[in-house]
Amino acid sequence: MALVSEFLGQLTLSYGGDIDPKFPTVVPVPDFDPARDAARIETAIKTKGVDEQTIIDILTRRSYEQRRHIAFEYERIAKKDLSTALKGALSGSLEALMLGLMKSTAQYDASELKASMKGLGTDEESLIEIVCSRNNEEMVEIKKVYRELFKKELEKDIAGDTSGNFAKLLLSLVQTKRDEPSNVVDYEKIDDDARSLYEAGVKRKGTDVTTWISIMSQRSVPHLQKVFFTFNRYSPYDMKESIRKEVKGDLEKSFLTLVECFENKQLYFASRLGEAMKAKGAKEKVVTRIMVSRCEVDLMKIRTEFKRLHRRSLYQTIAEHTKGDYQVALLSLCGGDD
Ligand SMILES: [Ca+2]
Repeated sequence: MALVSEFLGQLTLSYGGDIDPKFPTVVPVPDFDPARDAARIETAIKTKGVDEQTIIDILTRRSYEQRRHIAFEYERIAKKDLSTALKGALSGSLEALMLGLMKSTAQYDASELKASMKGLGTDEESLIEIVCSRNNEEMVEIKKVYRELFKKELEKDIAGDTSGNFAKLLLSLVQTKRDEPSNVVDYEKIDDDARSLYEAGVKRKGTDVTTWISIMSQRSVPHLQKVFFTFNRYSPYDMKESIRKEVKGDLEKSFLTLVECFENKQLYFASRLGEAMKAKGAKEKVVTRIMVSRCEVDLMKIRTEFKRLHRRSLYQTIAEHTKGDYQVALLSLCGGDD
C-alpha cells in the first residue's frame, strides 16, 4: 500500500504540475442537511432585527459547494434568491463578507477586480493584490468567469484602466504565460535570468522594465526562487531592494508583490492582513477579501505565517481590531487560535 501511494504521489508530482495542496480553515461539514440550513436561515432573516448569529454560524462553516446547495434549497422554500435576501437582511462589512461567501473563489475574484476598476479612478491596491498573487490556473478561471459575469474581457478592462509599464506588467500576468514548474532544474537559464535582471536594473542607467516583466511573468515560481537567490551573486542589492531603487509607484508595488508571492505567498497575505487590520479604521475591504478568498485555499498556512511574523495570532488580532457581528464572522472563518 505504502509503495503504491508513494508511486501515485510521484505521478502527481510529475504530471499534476500546478496542483497546489490546500490548507483550508473552512471545510465541508459532515451530516450536511441543506434543507434544514436553508429553513434556519429563512427564520433568521425573518426574525425581528435579524438573527445574524445563526446566519454566520451556518454560512461560515460550510464549504462553497455546500453553500450552493443551501442557496438552491433556500430558493425552493423561500421563493427568492439567497444573496438578494442576505443583502436585504444584512449591512456594511458583514453584508460584504456574506455575499462574498456566496460566490465561488473565481467569481469573487472577478467581482473584486471589476469593482476595483468601476467608475472613475482605479483601486490599484486591490488590482495589484489579485493580479499579482493568483497562479495560472486561478487566473484562467477568473478570466472565464469575468467574461460570463460581465460580458467583457478582463484584459480589455485592465488595459482601459491602467497605463504605461504598470499596464504592461498586469497584462502580461493576466495572459498566463508562466511556465509550469519542471522537474529539471536549468542552472544555465537560472544564471542567465539572474544576470539579465541585474543588467536590466541596477547595472544600467534607467531600467529595462520590459526584460523584468518578461522574466517575472513567464518563468515558473521555483525557477524564479532560484533566480533571486543567484541574483545576489551579481547584485549588491537583493531583488526587492533593486525594485525599490529602480521603479516607483504602482509598478514598484506590483513587482514587490510578485516577488513576495514567489518567495512565500502565505507570508505575503499574513503581512497584508496585519497591515490592513492595524491601519486606522481597519481596512475592512482588504481584510474581508483575504479572509473570504483564502479560507478554502490556504488560510491555515497564512495563520501560521501570521503568528510567526506578528508574534500574535490572527485570531487575537481580529478580536482586537474588529467588532460586532463582522468580527464574529471573521473569527469563524479564521477557524481557531494559534
Ligand atoms: Ca538602473
